[in-house]
Amino acid sequence: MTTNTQTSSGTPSELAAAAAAAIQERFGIDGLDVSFVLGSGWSAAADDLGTEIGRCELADLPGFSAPVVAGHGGALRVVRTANDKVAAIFTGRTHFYEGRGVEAVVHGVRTAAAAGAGVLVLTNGCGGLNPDWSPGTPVLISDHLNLTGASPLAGATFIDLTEAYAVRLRELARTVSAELPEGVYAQFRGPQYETPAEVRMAKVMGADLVGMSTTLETIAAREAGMEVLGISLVTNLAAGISPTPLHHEEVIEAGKAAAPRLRELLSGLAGVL
Ligand code: 8IG
Repeated sequence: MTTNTQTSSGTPSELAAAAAAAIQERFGIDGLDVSFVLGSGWSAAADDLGTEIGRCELADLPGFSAPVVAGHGGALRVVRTANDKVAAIFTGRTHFYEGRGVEAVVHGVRTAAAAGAGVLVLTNGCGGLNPDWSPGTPVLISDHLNLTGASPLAGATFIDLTEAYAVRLRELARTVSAELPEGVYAQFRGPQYETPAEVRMAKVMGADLVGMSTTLETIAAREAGMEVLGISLVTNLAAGISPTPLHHEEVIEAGKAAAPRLRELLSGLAGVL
């Protein structure tokens, strides 16, 4: 009988434990301290987070499959930060709209938690509702609206989300970049972008940012007891706020243009987390 790690079975937490064990063995580390997930536009920041210990394809680890979105890598890098922490960097994520189920969406977060990471930095590219935030602006996530109708939690798992995004970590982020604004992130299922009416709805509900990731991962992270820092890169003004239609290409372009700022921000963070 052969073992195929990509078809490993088990409960979500067994699969996360298996992936965590594989990471520890493969990279010769005792565990992780911090985990970064790099979303649309953020991949260039991966190079400045620390001294590389090793890297592999995510698809080679138990429970992961290759991400499908252009502009997203699908690798795990493990580095030692300037602050002497062992950090995992996921250069891509599984999105809820891919239809692989919510367990697949949060598997990376649960793997990092199983490997001991107590801090999770979730980044994403998103649409902005505040016209003052031009494309290329990074924004700290202060709270979220999970509009997916889904949850990574099963059964009577009543997790408190009063401070889903840690105030402590936002304050640390502002020691790196003092002027970072903050806002509420709404996750839509996607993959289509919103209609202008949906963007107006999100605004009435209190959203400042609209995207297709992050909230389900935050919920899983809070269940696992991790502190979460969320940072959105506004890559486009949301539909109807922007006078022009949305294209995935503009999203990638905004990410490229913002790359130096994002590198500086994340490498600064890696030094203080
Ligand atoms: I990048 O405008 C990016 N991702 N839902 N809306 C949603 N997701 C996004 C957007 C956007 N831009």
